[in-house]
Amino acid sequence: MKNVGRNRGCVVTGVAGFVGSHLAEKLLSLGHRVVGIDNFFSGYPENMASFKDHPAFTFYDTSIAEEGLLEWISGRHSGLSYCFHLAAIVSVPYSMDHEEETTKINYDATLKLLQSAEKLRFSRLVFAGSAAEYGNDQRLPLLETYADEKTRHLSPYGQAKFMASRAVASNPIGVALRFFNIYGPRQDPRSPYSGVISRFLDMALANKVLTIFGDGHQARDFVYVSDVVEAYIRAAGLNDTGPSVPNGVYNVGTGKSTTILELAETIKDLTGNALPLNFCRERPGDIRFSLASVDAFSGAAHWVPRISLRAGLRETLHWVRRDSV
Ligand code: UD2
Repeated sequence: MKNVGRNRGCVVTGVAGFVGSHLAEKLLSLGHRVVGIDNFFSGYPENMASFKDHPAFTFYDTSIAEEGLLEWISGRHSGLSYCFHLAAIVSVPYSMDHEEETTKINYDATLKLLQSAEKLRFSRLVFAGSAAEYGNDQRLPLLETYADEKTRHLSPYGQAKFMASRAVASNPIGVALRFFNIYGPRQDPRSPYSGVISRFLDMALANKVLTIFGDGHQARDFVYVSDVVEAYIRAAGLNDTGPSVPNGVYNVGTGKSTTILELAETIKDLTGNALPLNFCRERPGDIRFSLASVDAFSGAAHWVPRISLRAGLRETLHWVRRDSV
């Protein structure tokens, strides 16, 4: 058994985002210090409400593309040794229209952070990769090795995430986590780029018809945000039990497939929405099936997803309800 102790110095980029805010909250609750970075491109100050005044938390409103950012932060805060790099352009459609900017933020800035972290002798940099790195590969479940230089990425977002993951994974301090469809409280339900779960919950509660793009038989691997946070903690080695994770790239999903039709029916059931579903044209560029093999990370980190889809939906529903009163 390791003894990680408390009071470790952590940097979280994208701290005002959906996942970054949950991660910062958890790190603080474990007794660590957190320096958070965000420029509110897609994050919200409200997401930090529960910890913004925590004595072990410091926030900087700045872009990760700033030259020498990690050096500057490390000059002001001693003992920083873990970098959780979540800040990114997160919208796939936005990346289609802004290829250069996506490469600059999602790839170039990641490389710079990685080089700085290594130079500053950080113990670990954990990077937020994405299932988009697999393009439309339909060899399911997806193994980490399937994404390679031959993969045809469907968006600049997928391409940049793939290149960044590869660079991170090959560095001795780097772990790239390839996340499948993350959901949970604080995932913005109102943006046109919102994930299907937050959208469906929001619409169902407003007693609106749920819209399915295509026939609804497309399927995804939905993973709840607290399981994702635990994956970050283990990837960094900040957990007291379990092995140290070797540098590399690891899928983080549940290994369970849910069709959009099943999801819609479960949400209707949970919310009491009895309206018939509305089927419309398939979304251009949508992939059909996405499913993770999680054996590599389960083996390396002794991590298992704990929250079932129904339980996660209940928690998220609770949050959407609270938000709408
Ligand atoms: C996810 C990620 C995206 C990228 C991509 C890689 C999220 C929110 N997005 O996109 O960032 O990593 O995976 O493959 O995790 N749908 C409906 N009705 C709606 C909304 C969506 O039928 O009102 C369908 C949609 O057509 C798709 C499925 O639900 O087939 C999931 O859509 P999504 O936008 O939640 O996530 P995805 O997998 O396209």
